[in-house]
Amino acid sequence: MTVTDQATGGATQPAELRRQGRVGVITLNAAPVNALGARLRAAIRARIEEAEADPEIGAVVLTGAGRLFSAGADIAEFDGAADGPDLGELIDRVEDTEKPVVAAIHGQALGGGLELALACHHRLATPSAKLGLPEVKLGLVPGAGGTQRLPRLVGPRIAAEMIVTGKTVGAKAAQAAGLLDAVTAEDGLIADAVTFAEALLAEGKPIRRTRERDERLLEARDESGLFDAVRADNAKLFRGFEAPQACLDCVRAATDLPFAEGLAFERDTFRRLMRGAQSIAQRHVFFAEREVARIPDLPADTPTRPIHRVGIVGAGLMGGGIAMNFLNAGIPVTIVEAAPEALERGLGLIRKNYEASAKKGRLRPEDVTTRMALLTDSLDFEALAACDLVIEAVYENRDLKRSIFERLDRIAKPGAILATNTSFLDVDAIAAVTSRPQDVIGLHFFSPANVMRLLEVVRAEKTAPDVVATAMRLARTIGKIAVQVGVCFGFVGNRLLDQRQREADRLILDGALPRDVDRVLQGFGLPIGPFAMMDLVGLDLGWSREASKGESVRDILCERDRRGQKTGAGFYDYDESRRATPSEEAEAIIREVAQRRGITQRTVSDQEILERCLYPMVNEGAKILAEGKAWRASDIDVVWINGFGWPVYTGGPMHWGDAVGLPTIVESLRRLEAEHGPDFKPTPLLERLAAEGKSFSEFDRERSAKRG
Ligand code: T1G
Repeated sequence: MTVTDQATGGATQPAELRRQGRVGVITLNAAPVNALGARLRAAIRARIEEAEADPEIGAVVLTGAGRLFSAGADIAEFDGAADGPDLGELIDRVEDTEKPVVAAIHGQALGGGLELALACHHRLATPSAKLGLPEVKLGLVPGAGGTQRLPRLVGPRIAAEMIVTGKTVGAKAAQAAGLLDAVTAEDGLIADAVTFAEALLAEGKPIRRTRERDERLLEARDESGLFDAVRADNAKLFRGFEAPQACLDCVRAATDLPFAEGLAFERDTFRRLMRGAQSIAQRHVFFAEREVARIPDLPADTPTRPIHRVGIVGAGLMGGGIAMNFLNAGIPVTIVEAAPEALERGLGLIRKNYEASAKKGRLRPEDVTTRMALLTDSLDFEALAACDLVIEAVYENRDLKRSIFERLDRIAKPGAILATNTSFLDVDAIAAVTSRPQDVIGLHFFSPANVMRLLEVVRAEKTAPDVVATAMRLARTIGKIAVQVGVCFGFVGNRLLDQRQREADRLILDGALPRDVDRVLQGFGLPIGPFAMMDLVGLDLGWSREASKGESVRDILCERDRRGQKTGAGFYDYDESRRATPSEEAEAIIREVAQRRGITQRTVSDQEILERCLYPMVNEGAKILAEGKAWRASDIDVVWINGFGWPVYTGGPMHWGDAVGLPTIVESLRRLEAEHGPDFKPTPLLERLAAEGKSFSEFDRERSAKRG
């Protein structure tokens, strides 16, 4: 019978206290990640008080059940009224106990979980443990003393770097920095922690509280420029985000102010950010990126097919990148090509990518060897016969893809999944040429396929449920975030992109310069503007001189061999290091085309550029929802954040639309429709939500509730 049992009559508590000799072991037990929600906070406080009151207990070990110590505060609580003890006060309470408290960490100690451990008087961890304060990724600062205690243990420089980047550190590095007292045996955490606590009792030394340890702060007081250096080292993390600077300000407060004042500064900063639009958006994305895995009409226990070997048809840029995803996950790949030189080129590119990573220290040389050893290449389609999944990754030609699927249908083993990497073609039509449409699915990777996190899983009409489930599980295995989409031209990501590109092309004819459009959209937070992106990808993708009519700006640029960065000129001119400068020639071509079309050019405001490029994307998202081609508005957010770099601090196009206000968007679309035509016509669903004063997030919640 544990102490807790006696206290609660055996009811399962989210924190239990068991005595081992003179050491009381408190175990957090709130599945799945020991998130410090109200119930767990109250239980920890109760167990600490019981341990303090128990004369048999001289010291305490605090640890987590399950796979980790604690994932921190319960993020879901931030949007509602939090009850139960305040986390910061609970953590201060732990630090104030008169009996030594030793944190015993395995798995992860993150956010408030690490803050709880920082307030313990000692910390031990297993070799595989990871520790971090990732609040900045939620648009927050650590709000329970982390910015004040961590610098006192590891010094302000390491603390600032950890808190600004949100990166975790391993146990060994944590110990070296002063964050841990010891690293235990992987399977001896509790025993080692109890022994450590007993030794503390035997030594009888006074308790050392983190908040009283100022030596590391004093060392850094004369390290001028420390914070500017951390900011300079992580400059891109600051662009557009509020939280990184706030993190730096809090750590600086730890070096400049007494503990209590620094803690107050941190708490005020945390509360301000928590209520701010950026953190609300980033918390939305945190849950949205987990919600995408839930396919409403697919039970979570839907069986999946084992994938022991993957076949790739096509060793081009996409095929090679796709292959690397599986090789990285230790899954053998057979890659086939029609021509020897194409195969050689593809294999060379894969090896070159791995060697480049090894040169940067991201891969060990032996990893390159291991991964390349998993790769089999062949000019013979028959080599695919043993594969459990075959992914076609040839160029976007419908007839070619259909002929490949006819061959795969004859060659692939029964039960093999046949996937196409098409960006927009009709997967139903591709499935229809096979005798096994139930085994056919779309796996739309984004270039570079070995880098971009997004995978659109295109579910065709006859795709079997277990094939969808297998694709969603496999995506996680290869580190992708999979969004299930329906068959339509461009699926989800490219449908929204087409809306933006159409308007960008029109805006430059109306009088905006390419650099204006790019500046406005990059200023909004997108990583690259539409015209810089076209130059990067190549203006001649899908273009041919034979078919060119020489009428559009793109036609003329390509005809003049201004095909983008690869030719040193496109919408911009590029120097040898590919630095872009505005091009008088490109701007003259634009003026010439506008004149030919009878368009009187004018000054175009930044606001008009923003509304005409982004509002149609929100409108298209509503169309996609109404057509049932995406399960949730938040799925569309996940697509554009992970596939196109939509700024996470605005939550994605649909969350951003909610923040702008759907009535505002509908009103602007109606005005734009009157001025520029039916492409701006608001979708009925968008009009309905606006009229009812509802948001896309309410739309998602209502649909989720209806599905049960
Ligand atoms: N709060 C609430 N739910 C959480 C959670 C959290 N902190 N962490 C995870 N979950 C849920 C998640 O939504 C999912 O739910 C399930 O747990 C499994 O998560 C005051 C303010 C720990 C590395 O940012 O990084 O402390 O979908 O799918 O891939 O200063 O979860 O199953 O219903 O991600 O194995 C700071 C966030 C909080 C860590 C495990 N902490 N979590 O990854 O599982 S703010 C974080 C993670 C804070 C204080 C501040 C990961 C993980 P469902 P999962 P995983």
